Amino acid sequence: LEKAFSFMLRVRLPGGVCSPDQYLMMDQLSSDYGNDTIRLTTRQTYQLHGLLKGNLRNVIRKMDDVLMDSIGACGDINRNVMCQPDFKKTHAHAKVYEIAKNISLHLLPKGKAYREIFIDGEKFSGEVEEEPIYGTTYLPRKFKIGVAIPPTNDVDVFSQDLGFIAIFEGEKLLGFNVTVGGGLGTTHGNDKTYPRVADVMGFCTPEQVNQVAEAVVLAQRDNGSRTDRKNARLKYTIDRMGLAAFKAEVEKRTGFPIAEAKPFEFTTIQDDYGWNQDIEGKWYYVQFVASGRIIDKDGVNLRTAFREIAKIHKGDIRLTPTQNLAFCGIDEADKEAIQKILDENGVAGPEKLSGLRKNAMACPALPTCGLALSESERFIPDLLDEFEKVLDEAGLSDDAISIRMTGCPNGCARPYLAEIGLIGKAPGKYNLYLGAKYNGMRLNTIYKESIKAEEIVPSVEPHLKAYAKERQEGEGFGDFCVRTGVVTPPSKYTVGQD
Ligand code: SRM
Ligand code: SF4
Repeated sequence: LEKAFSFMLRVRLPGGVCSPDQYLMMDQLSSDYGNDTIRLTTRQTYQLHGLLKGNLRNVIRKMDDVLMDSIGACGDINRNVMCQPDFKKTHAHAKVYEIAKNISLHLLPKGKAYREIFIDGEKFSGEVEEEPIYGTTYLPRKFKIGVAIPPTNDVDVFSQDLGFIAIFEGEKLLGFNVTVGGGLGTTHGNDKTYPRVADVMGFCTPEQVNQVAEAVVLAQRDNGSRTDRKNARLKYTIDRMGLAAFKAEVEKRTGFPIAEAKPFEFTTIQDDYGWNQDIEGKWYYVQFVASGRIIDKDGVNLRTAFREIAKIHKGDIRLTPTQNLAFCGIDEADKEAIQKILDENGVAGPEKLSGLRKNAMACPALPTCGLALSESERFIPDLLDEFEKVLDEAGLSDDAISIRMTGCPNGCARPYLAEIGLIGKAPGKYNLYLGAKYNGMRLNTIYKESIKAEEIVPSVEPHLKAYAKERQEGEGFGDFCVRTGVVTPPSKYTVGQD
């Protein structure tokens, strides 16, 4: 008798865009084979938990029926390419999404093993295929790419191994600033591991994007550490080689020089919650999904609501980089029916959410993650309730303050870039970090180590109250913590500082 191993499955979904039929398939699979929930990830895709090994092939075949796959969603390879959801705010936004999708296709492994094993049901021959980009040995470590459209840095472009920042002149897409060497994962007690914000390496035109992406991947493939997995991400390669030497490696492979970076500005990371209109006059609706978990619970039937909307929705669905979901391309005539489904299922709109909750993320941690040292997704709702009492008293309920929590230092909810960052140390214990820049351009700094869960809010409360009274015009909470000396980040924690 074979053991009933339980698996997690992640979908490849560049830019988080899918059809209602694809959504309905994920919903069906989660009922038939999963744990009756769908998890939206911090990289704009779906995860199903609780799949039994014997059912994996069925699940993957059914995904294939609606043209979805899991290729490159895990492993030492390019992962799901993130891109700011194309809400058609301008015509140029749509072009950026197409470019992100093309990067994903360009860097996709070309081998047949996935289809042979999971779709066609053939036995894997065991023959190792030579991949055009990955060779036979793939990359030293996972590799992540994000595409951002200023002024929104929802993809946390400076946390990506490779990032592209869209640069426009009016509505014309000129090209992209290229960032390299971001990464967040660390290991408690291992000083050789650290979070790092990416360097801005230069600029490329839209036509050069795939060549640049490939050249950066190849430069990491050939220079990244193959002996120490804890030091194998691109961020460590760049720190070892120096940015100039790494850039030269990239240019050797592109055959053209990387141009000078252009000015850009990020002001926000927050999704456009609620109803908004696109450039063509259609509507899109962005729903907050706590920690990305689509579930019917405590009288809020989010999963039922999304299923019912997907059945009648004529546009597409877009997952955001901060674990939320949007229905896009909605005709004026269909707006009311969608709102009615949300109301009937007790799904609240953004008007009921505090600025903190709108900017909160948590990783799954326990019970599904084998690496978790503490709770995260299951604990953050209570923590937010406690914080909201303090924010209410201080008159900060509507202020955008970012908070992110993970159950271990791997950093899956990008906590090192949150103004209030919490990282699991042991059951019920967390390291508390403060002082990140709200727009994702400065890492936070450790403020208190290994505090008990119940000490978190009292530790931050005095600083929130002081912030309410003493902040300068337009100053974010993270900036306030740095200006008033609550924490002192090393200069290399800020983008552009050595
Ligand atoms: Fe992650 C490993 C969940 C985004 C850094 N991550 C894991 C695993 C697979 C645990 C494991 O290896 O056994 C987690 C599965 C837990 C579960 O129960 O589902 C897991 N990571 C997630 C997700 C689902 C968290 C979420 O709240 O959505 C995210 C899935 C993204 C996706 O769709 O592909 C997720 N992980 C991230 C991010 C954020 C990002 O990519 O934007 C990071 C930090 C950025 C980075 O990579 O530097 C991240 N995950 C890690 C690491 C540490 C990597 C490192 O360089 O040290 C690990 C462990 C590892 O690779 O050894 C890890
Ligand atoms: Fe698991 Fe740690 Fe990632 Fe949370 S941060 S999902 S605990 S690996």
